[in-house]
Amino acid sequence: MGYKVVVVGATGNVGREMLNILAERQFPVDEIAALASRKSLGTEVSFGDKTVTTKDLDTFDFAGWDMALFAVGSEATKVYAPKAAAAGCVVIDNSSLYRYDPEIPLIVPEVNPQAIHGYAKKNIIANPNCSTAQMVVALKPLHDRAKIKRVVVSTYQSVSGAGKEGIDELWDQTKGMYVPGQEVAPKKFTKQIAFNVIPHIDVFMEDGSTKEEWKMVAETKKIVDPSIKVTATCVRVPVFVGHSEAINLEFEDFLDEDEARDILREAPGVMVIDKRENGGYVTPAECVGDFATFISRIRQDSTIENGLNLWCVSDNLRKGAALNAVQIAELLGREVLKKG
Ligand code: 11C
Repeated sequence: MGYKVVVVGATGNVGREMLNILAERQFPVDEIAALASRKSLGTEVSFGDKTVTTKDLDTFDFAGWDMALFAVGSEATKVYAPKAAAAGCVVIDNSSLYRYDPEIPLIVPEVNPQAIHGYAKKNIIANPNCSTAQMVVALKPLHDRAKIKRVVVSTYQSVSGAGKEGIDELWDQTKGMYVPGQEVAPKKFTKQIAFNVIPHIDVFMEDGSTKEEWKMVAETKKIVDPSIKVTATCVRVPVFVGHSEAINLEFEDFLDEDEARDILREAPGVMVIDKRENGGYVTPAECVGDFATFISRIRQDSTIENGLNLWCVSDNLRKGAALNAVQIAELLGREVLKKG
């Protein structure tokens, strides 16, 4: 016996990946419903080797369904997630709406699986921001060994983090650069993204940081340890899929780079590719479609007492969104619903 699973926002980049990953990982699905807003109604989406026709989110009855993976913005989530939860369907939400609610668990299964038992208060589980998810997978095993005091992270985030409009803008603007008269002005992004980088993701906060940077701070504390200090600079780069991060860590105890490499090699969800030679590291183009978080360039930071640097790359639509949501569904099945 398997689960009755709903994917909400099934025609978007993340919703489609959720369907792909449920099928790829052979999640025990008895019945699947793919929901979309009215404007995408009737669109066909793939689920393994089957095709599923999308149904109307607005009129869907969640009663009798086990879990719903939400991949719509916060506004739609605010309307439909409470309906699903009240109908007894556990919501796994990819938006930022519920992440900071103390009564809702925010989970990366490799890091804080024990938090799953908190789901019952509201029947909702939150999925973190993509840039946080990949970073905490790398941080947790190192924190367990040497206690991280401070993280300084700079991100290099792909345009798919900004959805289909972000992908289209990079594509059209890049082509337009070579065709006089067909230049494409910035719309989704605040400045030209083709052949450029933009140090601004999400809205500005009062202290001069951006919401994306704030999310990395707040979510790392909630998922790993509230005592960890995090400072982030989040940058959009002209890459279609795959977020990269340069991470500097300061520990309570000394951690040798070789030991850190060994710890990360054994860590769940992590793949270490770290040869000190040309090409001996991972770039975002190589991680697309993969489940792992890749770690390269592990090295001592000798400018502080107990410091390490590393490079962290992952597919932001997978570990950063759809894969993590499916892993939460697996955890929920294994630890709580126990049907599969
Ligand atoms: C980006 N990280 O790359 C964002 C996308 O809070 O789930 C995901 C935003 C979020 O633009």
